[in-house]
Amino acid sequence: MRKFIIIINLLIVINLVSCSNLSAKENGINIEKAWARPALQGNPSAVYFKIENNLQETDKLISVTSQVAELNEIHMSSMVDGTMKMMQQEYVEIVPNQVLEFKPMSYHIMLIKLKQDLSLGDQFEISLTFEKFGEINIIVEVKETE
Ligand SMILES: [Cu+2]
Repeated sequence: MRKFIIIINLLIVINLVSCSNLSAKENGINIEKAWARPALQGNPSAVYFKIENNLQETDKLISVTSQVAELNEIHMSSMVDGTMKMMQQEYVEIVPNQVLEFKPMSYHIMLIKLKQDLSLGDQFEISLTFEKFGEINIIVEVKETE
């Protein structure tokens, strides 16, 4: 019986260790303050957030998926000859210790052809894939501004 208890204790310790590994992984790339503009089904919307790279190396955001839109693209807005243009980005690079802000008139995730309405207060999940860090699922809140 005593042996049995020791084994159980050991299992708990092993679990604790693997949990702390998990949180160490979360400290690698952090996504904060994710929000999206409200929009109706069939229309586009955009997702914004802050990416913090606490890895020792440069990483790249390479793809995005979600259940709420038919297409999810990484975009950059910029002024070209006095007009605002959006360019699709193959990836976005984040150097170590950098906080990169996805925000209006800059980097954003373009949700194209929404499959559902996004109303104020709604929350939905998107999945971001980084070349080195892998996949991160985040909750996005629908609101007018950050
Ligand atoms: Cu866009």
